[in-house]
Amino acid sequence: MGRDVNMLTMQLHWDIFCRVIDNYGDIGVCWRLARQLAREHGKTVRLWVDDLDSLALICPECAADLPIQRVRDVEIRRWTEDFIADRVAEVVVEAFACELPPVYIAAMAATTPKPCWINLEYLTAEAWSEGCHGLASPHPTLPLLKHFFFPGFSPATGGLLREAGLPPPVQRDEPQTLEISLFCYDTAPVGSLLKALAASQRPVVCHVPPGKPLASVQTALGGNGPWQCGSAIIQPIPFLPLDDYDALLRRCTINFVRGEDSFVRAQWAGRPFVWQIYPQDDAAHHIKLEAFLERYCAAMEAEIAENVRALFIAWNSGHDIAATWQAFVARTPEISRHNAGWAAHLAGQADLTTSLVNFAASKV
Ligand code: TRH
Repeated sequence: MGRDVNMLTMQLHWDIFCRVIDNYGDIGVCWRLARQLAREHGKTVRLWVDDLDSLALICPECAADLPIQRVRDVEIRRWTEDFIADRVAEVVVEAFACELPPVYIAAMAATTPKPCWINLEYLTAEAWSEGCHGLASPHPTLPLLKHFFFPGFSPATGGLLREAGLPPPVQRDEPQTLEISLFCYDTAPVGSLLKALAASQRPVVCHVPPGKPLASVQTALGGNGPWQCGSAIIQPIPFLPLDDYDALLRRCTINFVRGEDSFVRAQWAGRPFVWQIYPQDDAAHHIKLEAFLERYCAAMEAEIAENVRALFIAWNSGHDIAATWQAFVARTPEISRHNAGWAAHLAGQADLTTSLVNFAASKV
């Protein structure tokens, strides 16, 4: 018993559960969290994933056909329907309300002392998340508490994923060639972007990853590319390993990003970025977009803020971006400077993984 209490205090063992709903954000976030817990906090981490193909895409060291494997000090386990709860961790992270296996919940309830059960929520800049961060909800029938952990943009939230030693954005002279990365959903007005790029005065290279971005470009231009449109080269690229994708974001002049994880990475990269938020049926994403713009643009020069806001809204509403794009490109040096300050401001907060470790420790 004494040994159990010690183990709990150390909270050495972490189980992270991830169900891939669609796209790559769920696994992107969970993989970053898992490897950072192992590398920077010395935790023994098992990452349970129901779709190893998605993980193998962002992390090619992972073999999609292995039920158990060790990559970067993380034990990766395929999460199947016939789940067997061989042991319960001291900290259990349920990513994005993915619903733990009932046998695992039963095993948690039968364990003494109880593990710290955390639901890791989706990122939002909305103020209500600050009030909900850290709240606990009792299980309806079992002696268990589930805590809600909200990533976010203020110290009242759990912060953002940021590895130790991540370099601040590099300030550099504007390269003549406009290098762009295009990661978006199929609802983005990609055709209007391509028209604007074709009309660019500067040479353009636009990198297009497979999936929805490439499909949108193919719809607009026909064929399989690469395409030459005026002075713009539209270049299909393979889906990159996570760290290579991060490096691409640091290199490009402008990044189109989407969802949650690439959106956060674009902010650490510090280059001008255009965010497409994950669309929701009830249009709740427009409120979330507005909440982010409110924070991000607060210290921005008014005219640039107006332009950034207009471009983000057009990109997210499927409207023609021609009017706002040229102005945005013209102001990339100022936007880069603003973004460096924004990244420094965000880096002043504890990173999500450290917050999570401290939060779990405070619940012992
Ligand atoms: O893929 P996404 O649209 O994921 C979304 C969001 O997370 C959304 O909130 C969630 O509800 C939905 O999934 C289910 O966008 P996101 O979040 O940027 O995730 C993409 C991941 O893929 C990110 O970790 C970066 C990674 N990636 C690479 O590793 N290589 C690449 O070449 C590209 C384009 C992305």
